[in-house]
Amino acid sequence: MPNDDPFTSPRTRWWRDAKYGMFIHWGLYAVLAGEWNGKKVPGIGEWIMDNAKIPVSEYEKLAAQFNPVRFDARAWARVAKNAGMKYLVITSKHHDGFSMFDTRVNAYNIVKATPYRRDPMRDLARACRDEGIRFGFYYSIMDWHHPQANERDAARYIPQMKEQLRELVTRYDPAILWFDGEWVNWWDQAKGRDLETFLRGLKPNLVINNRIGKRRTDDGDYETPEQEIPKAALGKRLWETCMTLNDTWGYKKDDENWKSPKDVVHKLCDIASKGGNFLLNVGPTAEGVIPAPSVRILEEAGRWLQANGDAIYGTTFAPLPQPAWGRITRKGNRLYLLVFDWPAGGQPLRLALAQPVKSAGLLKRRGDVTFRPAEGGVELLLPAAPSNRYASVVTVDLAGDLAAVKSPAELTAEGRPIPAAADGSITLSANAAKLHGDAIQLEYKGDAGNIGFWLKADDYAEWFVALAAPADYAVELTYACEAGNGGDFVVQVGGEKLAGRSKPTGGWTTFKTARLGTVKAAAGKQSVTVKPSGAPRGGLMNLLSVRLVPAP
Ligand code: FHN
Repeated sequence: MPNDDPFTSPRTRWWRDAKYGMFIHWGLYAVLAGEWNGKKVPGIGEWIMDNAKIPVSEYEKLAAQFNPVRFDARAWARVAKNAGMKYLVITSKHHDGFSMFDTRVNAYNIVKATPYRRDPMRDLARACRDEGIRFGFYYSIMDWHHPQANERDAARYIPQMKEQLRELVTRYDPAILWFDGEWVNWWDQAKGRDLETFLRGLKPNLVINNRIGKRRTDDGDYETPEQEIPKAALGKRLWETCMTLNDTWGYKKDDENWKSPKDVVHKLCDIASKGGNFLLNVGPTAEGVIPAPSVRILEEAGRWLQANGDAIYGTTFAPLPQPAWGRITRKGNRLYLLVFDWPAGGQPLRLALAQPVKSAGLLKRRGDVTFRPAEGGVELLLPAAPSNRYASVVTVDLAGDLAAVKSPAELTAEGRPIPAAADGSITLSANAAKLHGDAIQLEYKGDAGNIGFWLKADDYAEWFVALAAPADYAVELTYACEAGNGGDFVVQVGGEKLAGRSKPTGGWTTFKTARLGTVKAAAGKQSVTVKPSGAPRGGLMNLLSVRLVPAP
């Protein structure tokens, strides 16, 4: 785990501001391009060795066919730059164990085993540096080729893996290390901690993802939701959604299911509005060419970013409810309204806001924006036509200090109550809880993170509420529970207790809402706790939220 807080550390500042990077999956699997023995192989392209059950001895022969004579490092760096991407992460070694760099650890690499005989990573690192793009490596802990990458021989494999990582850090000077394949049963959090210490000893300002460990919230610098976007900001934890542009990471010649430029822009806006980064993938061909559709889509989305990047780069989430018309990012006391659905017929755009507005305008086109107070916020009167077909940006400068609006997690940490919604209900979310105990922790399987690893009877979750008057509240829990796990627990609201039992919901990520019963809550500030009534069977539950709903 890092020895600083990645959420605020100067070490991660560039990464937090960058918001958008290019992921590249490139390796021997591109030679097969999704086919084996004349048949299409289902699944993601870089998993073809496993999906088609190709023996190592057969798969190794692909190296002799891998000769990316059309590889052009500068062209690749320019695709990233024109896309508006600020960093690039490329596979140095994927699960197939083939090293795409000049390693001395073994001969199963692009320089020694292919007719290409060059090191493309050296060229790409230099080209990225010249284009002002931060360069990073993906590295898979799991290795289907190495004879010692297994539970019995891991003690002999891991030193060789560390030596390769030392080569990568000392010879290519990456800004990021993106680990993967950490799910193997012979890798654990302690090994991840040891590796992280080793790497930070080589380069203290490395930015490292959570898959160096076991994807726990104290592994590495940030969370890595994959092919999904959390529904809300993940509390005080950095995160980056990685996604394919079509349906595969490694090249498959028949995968034409491309995302549209509009979809890419909207995903980027959605992610940035929740304080996350977007790592978007391209899968180059065996000749070393990024597929033309990828380039076209990224260039088109890049043109939106060139015009509206102020609303993305260097922003973070705004502690405001997510609007139906688009998304909102924040930089200091300026809000950027990313309007997907421009109001028609001169209708005002409503913004729920407690702070007073100083001024408002259009980011990239002259045109008046006026505003007036409205119930719960302001109404903005906009020009008849939007300024961009994907997302039009309206700026709102606040007179008050939005930064003063505490997040739910900050309120709980200070022992302050979570405010009620307009309907009187109070949502106590997982990422706003104060967690007591050494096993219980926040993890990101749910939309905005859930409380998990609830393994001990003494571990419990706590929030604070302040009720204006005594009232009856229905208590609802939204949780997930794997078969064979669960147990009894008690929800306590002030002095009132409700017993409950967590039951299997279909899996650790299948969240369901259960109404526990009703409590007579007293007025004033009081804590709300969820405590096991005894030792849980395995895990008690993955708790997403507790809701207090005024009983009719
Ligand atoms: O198994 C890999 C997969 O091939 C790909 O590299 C993705 C990208 O993050 N990660 C793993 C699946 O979670």
